[in-house]
Amino acid sequence: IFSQVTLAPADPILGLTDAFKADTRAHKVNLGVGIYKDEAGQTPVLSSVKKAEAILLETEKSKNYLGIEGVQAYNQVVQGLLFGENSKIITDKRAATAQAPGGTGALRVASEFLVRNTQSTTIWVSNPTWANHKNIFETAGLTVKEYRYYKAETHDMDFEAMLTDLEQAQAGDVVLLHGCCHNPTGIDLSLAQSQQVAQVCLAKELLPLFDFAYQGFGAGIDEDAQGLRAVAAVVPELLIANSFSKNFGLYNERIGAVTVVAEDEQAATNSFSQIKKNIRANYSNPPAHGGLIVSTILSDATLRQEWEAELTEMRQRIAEMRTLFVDSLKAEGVEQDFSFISRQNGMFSFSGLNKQQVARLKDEFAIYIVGSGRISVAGLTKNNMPAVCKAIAQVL
Ligand code: PLP
Ligand code: TYF
Repeated sequence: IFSQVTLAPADPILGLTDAFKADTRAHKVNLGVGIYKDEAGQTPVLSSVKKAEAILLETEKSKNYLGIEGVQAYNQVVQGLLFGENSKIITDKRAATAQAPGGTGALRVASEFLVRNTQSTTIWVSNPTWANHKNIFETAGLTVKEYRYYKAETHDMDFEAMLTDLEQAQAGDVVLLHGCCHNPTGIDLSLAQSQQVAQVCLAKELLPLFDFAYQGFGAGIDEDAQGLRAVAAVVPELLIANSFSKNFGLYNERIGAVTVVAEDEQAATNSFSQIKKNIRANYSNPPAHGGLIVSTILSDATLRQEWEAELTEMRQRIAEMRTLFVDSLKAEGVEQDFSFISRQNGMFSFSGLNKQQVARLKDEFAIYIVGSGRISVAGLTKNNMPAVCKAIAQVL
């Protein structure tokens, strides 16, 4: 049976990490995968997380199974982060949240819920989008269509084209929106543009699905939720898949959540019951550790403050690297205008480097970036910046 199975292609991003690990050149730099690095090039456990883990080590009394929906206190704090404390969606009980294994797990659960329990089987994603989106949605049984989003010539949003393409969507179709820090472009909808998209969804009866993997990496925790909250204020129904891999640095704990917002409490209860049925058939109930860490931090004022400070530090370091990157390229004699890099949000920058240039950076300079030209700015440091900018100047 297995002798007939063919070899799957390597994942475009994780395959690059494998190639990086195998590279023996000491000066190698990995700007491929979206992982935050500090100034020393490390991805340390946050101090707020270490403290929460110390508390859990002392207080945890049992490793008994969680319910299908995970840690209940966690699901409440997630809603507070998404919608804002005391939001009307929460007090009206229109939202229901289940802990999920990472943003990826949340996207998968949301997709299967749509396929099995609704008429919504077509999803519109931005071109470009995170490489794993198509993979997740198609594996779950959704049909993926693309709306234009990015204009290479201007290194900016093509909002008119986005609206034109969404005009082609049919009632019931799903529209995937990145909550903030669009992966891979780093270009986000403005608040006014989010409000316009909300009106399109309302008028055409489209269902927004928010992928919210970088809350706090753009402008701040509440600032980054602006677009989501603006859409949620207008449309009767939406889905959210959020992740704490990046903003709590909990990558390998696999911690995220899927949230359904329905027209009323009854519809939310019914939809949530189907989401739970789907989780039961997938992995029964989520692993506890990540959910306990996040709920411990967010329900303790001191730990929460410490986490917010650590998140701010990560956000500010990336912003600093963006400015330094633009300045260093100029200092290396690059004439092309790269100032757009400092206008982009989050971990990534869509550099405009082409496939040949990306290949040369890897082969000649041991600098790894994704084939699309996406650079993980979060992997740049004051130490590796000069070498990276010299190499880019060379391949240009
Ligand atoms: N969505 C986007 C846009 C991402 O960039 C990522 C991670 O890089 C995820 C979802 C999922 O992250 P995870 O499953 O690690 O929580
Ligand atoms: O860099 C990116 O876009 C992501 C990172 O389980 C990632 O693909 C890596 C592993 C994972 C989820 C996301």
